[in-house]
Amino acid sequence: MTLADPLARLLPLADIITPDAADAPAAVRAAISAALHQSAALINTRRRLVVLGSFKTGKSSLVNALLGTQAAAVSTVEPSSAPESFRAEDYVESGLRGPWTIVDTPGLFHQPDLTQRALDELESADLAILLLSADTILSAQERVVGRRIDVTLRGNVIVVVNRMDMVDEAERADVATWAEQALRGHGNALVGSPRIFYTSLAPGGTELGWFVPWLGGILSSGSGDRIVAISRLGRVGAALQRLQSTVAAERAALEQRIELIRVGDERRLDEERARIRNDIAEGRGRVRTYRANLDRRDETFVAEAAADASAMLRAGEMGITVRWDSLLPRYAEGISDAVREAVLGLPITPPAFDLSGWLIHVESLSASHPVADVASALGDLLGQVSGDDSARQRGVAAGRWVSRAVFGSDVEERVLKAVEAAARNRLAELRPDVEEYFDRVDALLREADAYFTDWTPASTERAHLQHMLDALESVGEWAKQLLGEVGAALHDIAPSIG
Ligand SMILES: Nc1nc2c(ncn2[C@@H]2O[C@H](COP(=O)(O)OP(=O)(O)OP(=O)(O)O)[C@@H](O)[C@H]2O)c(=O)[nH]1
Ligand SMILES: [Mg+2]
Repeated sequence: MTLADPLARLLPLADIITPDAADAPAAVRAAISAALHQSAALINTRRRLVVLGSFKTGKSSLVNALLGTQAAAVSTVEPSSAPESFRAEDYVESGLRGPWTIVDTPGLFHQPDLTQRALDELESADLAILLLSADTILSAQERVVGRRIDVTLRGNVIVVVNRMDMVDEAERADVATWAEQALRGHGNALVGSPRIFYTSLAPGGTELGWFVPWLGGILSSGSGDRIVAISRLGRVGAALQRLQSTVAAERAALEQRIELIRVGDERRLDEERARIRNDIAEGRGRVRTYRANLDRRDETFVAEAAADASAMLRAGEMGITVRWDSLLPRYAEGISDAVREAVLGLPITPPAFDLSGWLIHVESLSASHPVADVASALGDLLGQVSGDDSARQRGVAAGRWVSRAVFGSDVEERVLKAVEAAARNRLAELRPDVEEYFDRVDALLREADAYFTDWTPASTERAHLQHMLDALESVGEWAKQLLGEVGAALHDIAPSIG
């Protein structure tokens, strides 16, 4: 053992950063506080030796023997009514050195509240002395308490079988055999396992043997430090184990709640996903139908172009220019509008069918009215002859009539046919762009469908529970790490115990 002061080894443990437990359940926060409280106790400079035992076994008498003076009240009848502490250094005759506080406790199993007050002292004890009476058989209650002291203090317990004077000389060996048998497994490598002393504290006939020098020696040596470290680390370890089981229980409960919500969510989600995907499928269907009927839309466009030209003709314009630059954008807008309407309410924003780049390349079609040539020619002629403008007008009218008569054809219809043919050409040129546009819209809808296949919206309650679960996990991790440190420290201090 090369550790100069085992407690120094523990100092960093008390400083280990507390996990962020604000979001952990209350039971976990309480368990963390308890573990931290025990960790903080690691560095207490005072050390506590607690004397415990059944009623009138001679505890106060033993305390006095350790202090070297009658400090504690000893009485045949009056029970010690409260734990009483004595600082070893306050008594010059004390057999103990160092910052040890000796705690005299009320007798166990006499009065329940006093029994509890005595046992409460275990919570801050570094070492216990369990007093038994040589003239009374070790009771079941004493065995239970003995076991509890041993576990709580990691074997830091020394047994004193007092009142040996009450036992016949011939039976003393039997008492020792019996005690050793009954207390097998108690104690540890530092104090002995079990460490039993046989004493007599009768007034005027005190027989303590080596007890006081032995105890004074062990507590002021390096072993004293290690003894203190072991019980304190044991308590930190126990608190951490309690924390771990609290975390495990809370985790299980949380996971169950999350699962319940998840199942409920999953049903709602499935419905929601199915609804959205159904809407997308319907939207796709509408877009596909529109696309399949593009020819009909094209015919409308052709008719619009013809109507436009027709209006120009009826206005008496001699030369007509098909206004592609307004007709085609309207065609494109019609497609964009139809797509937008088809996917209305769906979680996608369709692109507009944009022809601005394309239009620049469209040549405008100029259709010359064949009648115009004849009419204007005749009008010009008559006008020139008469030098009269009204004559020219009449010439134009006559020319029209002549033209109709002479050519015998519906000129307007021919013009419109030419416009329609030009419109169809335009649409044929435009078709690849239109198809590409529809491909793009369809790809977008397919992407949306894929996205909503395993889409999960964040449920706030679930997120909150998940957050708690994360907090629990970090607390559990903290406890595990600290417990590892505690185990390592125990191993350093006393390999057989750690
Ligand atoms: N014969 C005999 N009497 C003892 C011995 N030890 C203590 N006594 C006496 O037993 C009585 C009780 O002793 P205490 O030391 O007060 O016992 P205690 O365990 O502190 O008693 P409580 O605190 O009330 O439980 C006193 O009269 C003591 O003098 C012993 O070894 N032999
Ligand atoms: Mg007493």
